[in-house]
Amino acid sequence: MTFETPATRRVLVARPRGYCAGVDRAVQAVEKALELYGAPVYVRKQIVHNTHVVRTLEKRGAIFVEETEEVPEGAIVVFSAHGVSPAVHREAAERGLRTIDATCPLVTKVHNEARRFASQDYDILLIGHEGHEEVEGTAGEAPDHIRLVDGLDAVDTVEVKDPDRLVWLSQTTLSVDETTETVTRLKERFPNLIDPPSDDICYATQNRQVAVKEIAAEAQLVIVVGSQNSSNSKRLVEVALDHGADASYLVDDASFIRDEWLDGVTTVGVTSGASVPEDLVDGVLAHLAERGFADVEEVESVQESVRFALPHELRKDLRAGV
Ligand code: 0CG
Ligand code: SF4
Repeated sequence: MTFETPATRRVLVARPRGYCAGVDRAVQAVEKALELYGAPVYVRKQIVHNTHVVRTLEKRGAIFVEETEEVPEGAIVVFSAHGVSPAVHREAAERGLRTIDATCPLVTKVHNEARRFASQDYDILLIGHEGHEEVEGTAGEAPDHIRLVDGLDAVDTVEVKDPDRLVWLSQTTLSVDETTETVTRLKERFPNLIDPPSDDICYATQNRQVAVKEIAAEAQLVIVVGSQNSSNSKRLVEVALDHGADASYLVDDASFIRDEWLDGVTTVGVTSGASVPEDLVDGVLAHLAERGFADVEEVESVQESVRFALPHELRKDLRAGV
């Protein structure tokens, strides 16, 4: 392997990166539930799409299940940050489960928009990835009104009831640029398509994309820390490649980094998805430092200060000192 001279090797770390307010709240919800009620606490689906977060919570006594039917009657179940459909709430109620809803408030906002437009008899073009939990939850709010648009190819084939009563909504964790392109194409086909009242792609997704663009312009390689099923993390790799990086990889942690990726590279960019704990980024920086990339500069593109209160079910019990 050929490394450049040490003086020329540097790392640019994007900021903002890592935990968003919705992930922080969801992870804390499971931690607080374990403290308050004791193990086990059941969690429907991965609380956030990160292998390390899930493993850490499992060690503390969380049990992750795919569906509420796997949860014993009367037990506590936390719903993940990605949200659930009304049908899941109903199933949980029927089984007498005690639920803690850790759906991110910004996902709930999209659910509310879906319900409102459906009640006004709009058809809703939901831009998002088929099979993603958030899309399943949002679509479940108004299954008869929502049509999924998964990528540009779907623009030409999606069918609607009335092209003059049509709105688009989206998953919160998409590529901003790709979504803009999809909407432009949709409007060519449906000129009366209306926009959502506010952005559905959330602040954290947008900011992490702005930040990675800045470092990708100067880095040959961009390492994105995140899990393979994390939509917002995967988008960061695509955005980095579109904005100047010669190569970009998504890694769960430093152990996935291959030495040959660093061949001939002088500037490495590092960022992480919204579901990624900072210690994993620290691990990547330590790994790079061992290979001569010790000069680390943080590049701040946007300041973030968003915080969300814990789910109300927990706040009530925390106040009561249960
Ligand atoms: O980016 P997605 O929606 O796949 O989720 P992840 O858990 O990685 O991060 C944000 C949330 C919730
Ligand atoms: Fe909420 Fe956005 Fe974070 Fe998803 S990525 S949990 S929508 S803040």
